[in-house]
Amino acid sequence: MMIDDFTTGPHRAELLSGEDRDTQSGTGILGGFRNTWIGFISSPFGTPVRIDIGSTGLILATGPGASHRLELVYGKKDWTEAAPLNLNLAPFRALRLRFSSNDLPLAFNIYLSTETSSGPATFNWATHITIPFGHIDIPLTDLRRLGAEADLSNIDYIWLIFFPALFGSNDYVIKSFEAV
Ligand SMILES: [Ca+2]
Repeated sequence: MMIDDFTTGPHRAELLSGEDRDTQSGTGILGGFRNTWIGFISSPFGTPVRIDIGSTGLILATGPGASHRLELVYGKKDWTEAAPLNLNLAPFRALRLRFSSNDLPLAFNIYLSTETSSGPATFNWATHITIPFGHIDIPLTDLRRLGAEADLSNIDYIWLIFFPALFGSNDYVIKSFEAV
């Protein structure tokens, strides 16, 4: 099941500092809204950090030594207003991130939020992405081991965070995000 193939909801930004917070809508996005944030930028040689979504994937490019943090949220709109996915991940084995290209180790965190009888519960998983292309799977069995609150049958929102695992200069292209 495709969550986002990054071919709809176009967005481009170019930053030397500061942040870019945006929300895109598109037919290829589960729930209809993709929230993007880029910040924590440091660019020692004045080269811009660029994001380009909507043509061949999500392209993130930085210059020499430049650091960044990229966040994506599904299940909200305008970053704050809830637009719950009501997503049942129970039939699936994993969440899959497919990369067309990745040139350096990239730190990655994923948070899933669900409703429980005692209120919202969030559970997360973290790894380093070290493949030059291809896919990484986020095994849902690992998330279930986090505890009873990790109910995968009614996910409200999904939050992805990417940042340099080493020293910046990361360039990568995310082709798709899906449940398999
Ligand atoms: Ca690079």
